[in-house]
Amino acid sequence: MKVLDADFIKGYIRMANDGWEQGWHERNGGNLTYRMKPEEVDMVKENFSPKEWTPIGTSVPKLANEYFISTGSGKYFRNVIIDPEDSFAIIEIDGKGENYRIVWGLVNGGRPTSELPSHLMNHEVKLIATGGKHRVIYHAHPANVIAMTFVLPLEDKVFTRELWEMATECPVVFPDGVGVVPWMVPGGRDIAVATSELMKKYDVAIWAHHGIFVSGEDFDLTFGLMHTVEKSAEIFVKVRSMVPEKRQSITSDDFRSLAKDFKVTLPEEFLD
Ligand code: 2HA
Ligand code: ZN
Repeated sequence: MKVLDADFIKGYIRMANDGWEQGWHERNGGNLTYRMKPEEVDMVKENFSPKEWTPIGTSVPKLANEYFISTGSGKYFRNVIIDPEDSFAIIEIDGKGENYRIVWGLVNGGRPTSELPSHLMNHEVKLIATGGKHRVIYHAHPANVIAMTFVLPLEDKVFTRELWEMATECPVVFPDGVGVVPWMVPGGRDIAVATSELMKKYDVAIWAHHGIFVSGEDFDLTFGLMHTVEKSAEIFVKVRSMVPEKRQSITSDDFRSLAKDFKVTLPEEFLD
């Protein structure tokens, strides 16, 4: 089967374009990776023509021999839908988890996302934590969440609590809460280590003054998670723009009642 005819590729392209339409991907901002299923690799591998092995810049041994789709470094989400073969690649990880090679795509040259170390270290953590269920890691630059990182203390508890309070569905969508990474230089191993450490606990990691990383099982759940977090942040910005303090909000006991009815577990550390 042609790569562009496969349903998982169509799902990837749709998600990238949805992110563009939300305004989360100015210029070449953001990146999206997907860990392919073995049957998806089999479906399209007749089209593969491997390029040279290149160091990942970190070590992800649990991802040995896996295949990923990755947006290209310097490529624009805006162009994914009109020129997929130029905008993203399928890459293969070597047997040690230290190098990758492009096997399809990026036909006019280029490399996978500059955030490949963060993406792959997050994939590795999530592969272990979810028994392989999570396949999608998504990084975007949504304005309202970024704005929050200029006015709140950069603490997991503060961000979790504010985001939960801004929309009743939030604790159901991300019951584990959100983690916050202080400002760091993007693209390297240090920020990848800090982010993947938080991903052991959360599905959402906010990068101060930069953006968000989310992890999920499929394109719908992962896009939906980003969308829910950013919608909640938008409400936070509106509320703060109207008044310095909330007049009323959802209380810790309200959250406990919600958790009971919706059968989710909310960590007590976020409920005092
Ligand atoms: O330009 O978003 O973090 C891609 C990025 C880097
Ligand atoms: Zn970014």
